[in-house]
Amino acid sequence: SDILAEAVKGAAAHPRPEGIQFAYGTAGFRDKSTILDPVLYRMGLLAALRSKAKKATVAVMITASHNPEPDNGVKLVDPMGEMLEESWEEHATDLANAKDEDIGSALQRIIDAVDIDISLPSDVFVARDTRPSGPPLTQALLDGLKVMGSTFTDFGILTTPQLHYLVRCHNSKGAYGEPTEEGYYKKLAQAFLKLRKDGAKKKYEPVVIIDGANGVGALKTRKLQSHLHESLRITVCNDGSSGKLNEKCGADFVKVQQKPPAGLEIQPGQRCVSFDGDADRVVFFYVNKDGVFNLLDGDKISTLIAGYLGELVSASGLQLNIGVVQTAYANGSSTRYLEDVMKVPVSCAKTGVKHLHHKALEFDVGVYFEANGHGTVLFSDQAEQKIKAASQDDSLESSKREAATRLTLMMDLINQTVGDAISDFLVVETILSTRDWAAEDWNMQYRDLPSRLLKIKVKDRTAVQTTDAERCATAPAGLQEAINKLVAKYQQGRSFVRPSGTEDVVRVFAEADTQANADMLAHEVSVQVY
Ligand code: 16G
Ligand code: ZN
Repeated sequence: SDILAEAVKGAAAHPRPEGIQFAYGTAGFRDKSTILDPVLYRMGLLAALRSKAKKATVAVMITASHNPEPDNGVKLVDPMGEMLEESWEEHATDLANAKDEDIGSALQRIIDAVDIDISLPSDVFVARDTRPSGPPLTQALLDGLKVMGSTFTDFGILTTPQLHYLVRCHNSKGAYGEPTEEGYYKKLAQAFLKLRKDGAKKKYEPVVIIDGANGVGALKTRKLQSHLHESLRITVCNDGSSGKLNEKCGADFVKVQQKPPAGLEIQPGQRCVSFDGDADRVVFFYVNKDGVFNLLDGDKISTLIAGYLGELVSASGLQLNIGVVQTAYANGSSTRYLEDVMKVPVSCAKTGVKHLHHKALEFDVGVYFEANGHGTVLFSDQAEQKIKAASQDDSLESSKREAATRLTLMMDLINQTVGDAISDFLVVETILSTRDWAAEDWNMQYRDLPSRLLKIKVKDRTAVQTTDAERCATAPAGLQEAINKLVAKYQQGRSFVRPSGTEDVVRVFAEADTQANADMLAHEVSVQVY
């Protein structure tokens, strides 16, 4: 058709270099920004098709999250703010690798495979993080949308979760909130302020320092601040005014290095928060009076949230099951604490948000977090209806109604589309304030086991294959047996290996009773992988 011919013609301005293979991985396409122009053009074409196929607005986010500033990336977002349906990842890879002159036939293959009516309209929301490569890559994307005759809205710089929120609001006709950036701040701030109980606090102090990773999270937190009316005193550091994006700062740096980011002046006990480069991950930390760094990662966050939501559900008298979803990277202490002390069912999913998200849908209230700080809570439609009904049921005891009302506010505060650093941060602040806890009280819920993460360059990382949510290696032959033997030597030992989905390496994880033992176990296992 005409459109396909136009798409081929348009590729002349976005030629595909020879010899590079792109793959739509766990986080979309990610690479050096200098080679991504043809990928962005092609993702413009694909986003238009996706919108036609779903008969709804879809979104495209341009970001490389926690990766270095010269990198960039692109991922598609489905109409309700979910990640792109898995079956389309292949279409994305196929199109990204199509030679310029083959774009028409690549598009035709997708149109046939999915049975898309190409004459339908399409509409796409677009946003990017603060990377300097963002604007030209956006142009390439818009070129792709234009040749497809698609309408679009370019929101400029947003956090990834803000874009997920916007597309969901738009497609659910306002039922999820107002589809504007201001609407996002208003929704969160209103819920946060209503959940805030004033009154004397002994331990909780409404004062935090935020490490914005020199990225979009810092800018957007500043915008949120005025909506919070002094209820929380936030100092935003690493706001991009001097430092480089993700350089010696941000959630990934803090989690991997197990130390505070550059650019912060911290008093003992002071609660600090680190966002990543596109503000979909968050970790907390503090330094105690002896100068020891303490990290409160995704596992601590999910334990805190599941505990509080569990209490509210009990207090409301509603019959709703709560579960937590983790990955193999979750600290063993957190899993034990959830199962043995809190009596909350825990399931383990493969690494990558889509896998956790999927499993969390199995519960009425599903809390999912990766240890790295990406996570959120999902409420089933049925749970949502029950909670709302209870909050308005005058025949209920007032304590039950009040608990249900707090649950409705928590649902508003939580960005259910995807992990959201700003939203998760406000959720944690709400719970700490309600419990009158300092960071140290939160940290005392359970003590993390020491762990070590190594990455190993190998000839072919696909030689390592896993099963049981990545906890058991099925190839190469003999590897798992060797790991089992090593693990057995250590108190509270646990170790697994998996091929990375984002880098050409194999990752080795180990935990044990002491840091020295965790280090040794990780080292011994990595020797088996070479
Ligand atoms: C991606 C995933 C993240 C995961 C990481 C693992 C999304 C949106 N992001 O960044 O959740 O922790 O990959 O990377 O799913 P790895 O496979 O290199 O260890
Ligand atoms: Zn991110």
